[in-house]
Amino acid sequence: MLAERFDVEEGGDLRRQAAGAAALVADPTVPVDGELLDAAGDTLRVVANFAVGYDNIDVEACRARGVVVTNTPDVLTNANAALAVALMLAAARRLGEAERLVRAGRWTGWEPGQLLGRELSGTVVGILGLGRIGRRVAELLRGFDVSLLGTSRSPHPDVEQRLAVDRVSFDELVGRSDFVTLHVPLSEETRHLIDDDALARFKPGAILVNTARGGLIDSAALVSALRAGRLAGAGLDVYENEPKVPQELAELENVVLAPHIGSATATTRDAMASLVAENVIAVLEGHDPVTPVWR
Ligand code: 8YV
Repeated sequence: MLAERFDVEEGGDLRRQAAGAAALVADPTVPVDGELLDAAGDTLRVVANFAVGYDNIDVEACRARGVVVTNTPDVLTNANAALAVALMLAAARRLGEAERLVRAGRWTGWEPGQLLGRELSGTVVGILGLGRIGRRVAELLRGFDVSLLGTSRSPHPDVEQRLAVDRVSFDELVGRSDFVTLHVPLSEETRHLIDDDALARFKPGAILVNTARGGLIDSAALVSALRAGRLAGAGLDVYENEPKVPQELAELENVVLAPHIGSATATTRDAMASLVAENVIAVLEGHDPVTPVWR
């Protein structure tokens, strides 16, 4: 879509390529800061992020330069929420461990007490952040017979009622939930939201799932809580310093690890790509962006 209309350059030296560009297409691995914006210069009109999260972008710096910022909401909501549910089940049913056993040829036959996991049914699931993705998690969990708790900045009684979610405080959520799943954006306010202090307030034996951003969790605190048995397990798709994954996590049997694949379905990635292109085209052709973060 972009190449039909504009000169598109991919990869290479970012700062050099940015010079004189009218649009930058970035993803969360690309920090878009004042320096990059200055390298682009005053030709730049839009930064289109290939992601819903835009913690990689200095939005204030864009605003100060009159550069529009866009992201890709909605189109990945279902894919990300589904992966959160998959990680909940994988951690609870010890799928990682089970798969490693089979692949290593160590499975010696059916045993009644082998790899006993936990049911999701009958448990309390805490959804930290009742935005688009958090709400979708609540919908997907309907068939599992769970009780749902959630947090959100402001109340939405209609939504809470429709989803049968009880809106509670952070402390109440972590204290009562058997599963805690993170669906808030990363910001200075939420960085290390899950630290030693928070983990000490979790219900003992809870399972933590993160398909949002690695920076929400203090990894060292998570490792300690898992080692101490304070948490029974974790399902992680995102990490603090991607693509680095702490070795201590990789060594723990009760942790399921995925490589940031929350939106990685063919249909979702196609839809994200189209939305990125539509945003760039709209701005460069003088129209309103489709999904602006700021304009
Ligand atoms: C992206 C994501 O696929 O949307 C986000 O915020 O983290 C993922 O959906 C990934 O960041 C690559 O762009």
